[in-house]
Amino acid sequence: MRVVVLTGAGISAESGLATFRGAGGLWEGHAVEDVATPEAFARDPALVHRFYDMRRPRAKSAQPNAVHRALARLREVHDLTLVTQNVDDLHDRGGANDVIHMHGRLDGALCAGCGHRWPAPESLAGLLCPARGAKEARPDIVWFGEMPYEMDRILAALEACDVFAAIGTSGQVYPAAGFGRIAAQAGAHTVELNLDRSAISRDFHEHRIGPATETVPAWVEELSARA
Ligand code: BJW
Repeated sequence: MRVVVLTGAGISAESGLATFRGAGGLWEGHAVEDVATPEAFARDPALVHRFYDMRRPRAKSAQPNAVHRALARLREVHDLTLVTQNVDDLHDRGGANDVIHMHGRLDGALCAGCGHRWPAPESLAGLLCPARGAKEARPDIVWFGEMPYEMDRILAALEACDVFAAIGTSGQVYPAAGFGRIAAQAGAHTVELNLDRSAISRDFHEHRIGPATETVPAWVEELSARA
């Protein structure tokens, strides 16, 4: 069976990492929409670096949970395309390989000048690109107004899948929020696993409400039995 899974901040919440739009989603009074833009970085790079420098060690010390491990097992029985909006590496450390990090990675640095990418040190503030040294380093994160990574591969998988699942995402950020509709229109069975109904619940045939660490392992077991 061809399965596409999209994950969001809700699955890392149970590893202790804050979501973007829940309680505590504001950082120093800023919504993510105020700091995660190229314009914010041009206006105040120190502020934007502080936001990411603070989150990098938190993500590093967080541990994968039952959701990350269950999705790694799913790959062993089905043809899985695992797409995450999350910029932590918990899927990777939870045993999944070939994870599509469509919004980039916290542990990466990017040169806006030449596109060179390299592992991020503890802080990127004031660093120059090691390839050409001409431009300041920025986090390898997809900000609002920028094209997410690997869209061609994601869209091809959505068009061809039998099952699409969105897990722990509020459905407020596009293009990811449109994946359920694309998959359903292409004939897939669509399922949403979330604490609550989201902004895009209507695009799903099936809803499993509850903490992802409970709903996802059970769903993976059911799907694995159908291999
Ligand atoms: C649990 C749980 C538990 C909690 N168990 N569940 C007007 C209309 C439509 C679109 C646009 C528009 N104006 C602009 C746009 C486009 C824009 C956009 O969508 N803006 C919206 C705000 C309207 N999008 C873009 O700019 C994107 N690029 C783009 O569109 O390029 C052009 C293009 C065109 C055509 C095709 C393709 C591309 C880029 C978006 C970049 C997003 N970047 C961010 C920040 C960077 C990362 C970082 O700093 O960490 O990525 S925004 C932020 O939101 C982050 C996340 O990945 C993303 C999604 O958030 P997520 O994961 O859904 O988290 P939350 O907090 O919102 O929700 C958590 C959910 O979990 C909740 O539902 C809880 O219930 C649940 N939950 N605990 C289960 N235990």
